[in-house]
Amino acid sequence: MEKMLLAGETGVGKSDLIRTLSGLDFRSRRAMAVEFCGQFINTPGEFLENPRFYPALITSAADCTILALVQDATRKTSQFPPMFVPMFNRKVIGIVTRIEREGANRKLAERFLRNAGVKDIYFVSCETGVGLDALRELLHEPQD
Ligand SMILES: Nc1nc2c(ncn2[C@@H]2O[C@H](COP(=O)(O)OP(=O)(O)O)[C@@H](O)[C@H]2O)c(=O)[nH]1
Ligand SMILES: [Mg+2]
Repeated sequence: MEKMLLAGETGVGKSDLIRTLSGLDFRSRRAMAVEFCGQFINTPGEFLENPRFYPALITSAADCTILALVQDATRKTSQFPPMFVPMFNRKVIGIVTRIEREGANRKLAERFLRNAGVKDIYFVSCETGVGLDALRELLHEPQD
């Protein structure tokens, strides 16, 4: 079974994605802890927001088959540094959330993820459900 680790700033929609994709009643306790829920590994926003925690993120990623970098389409900034992806010896995808919101800027979100080195990007909304089927398929495909 594929295991997906989600990394992204606080409030971008990681917990919501886990709840929606797993169908489980996942509630993050907002502690500075890595949390496991079925196929998913949730990481605290702080792991990304403070470079001091990058090693923790790299260690956590060792347990997953897919690392998902989550970017909110309504944000004007991103904490993903340039060439972030090569730090991880894993399949890395980008997930852009909140695309149904007014003021969502997919192009900008995509640029942030591309700068970080992401190739495959999924555009989704947990609110409307759009784009989630592609992620569900990915979670069922064996990765090599
Ligand atoms: N409109 C909209 N709201 C979303 C979407 N995804 C997440 N949210 C909301 O954004 C807020 C923060 O999401 P959460 O999953 O707690 O973020 P986390 O800190 O990354 O785990 C919650 O109120 C979610 O309901 C989305 O695609 N569209
Ligand atoms: Mg959360």
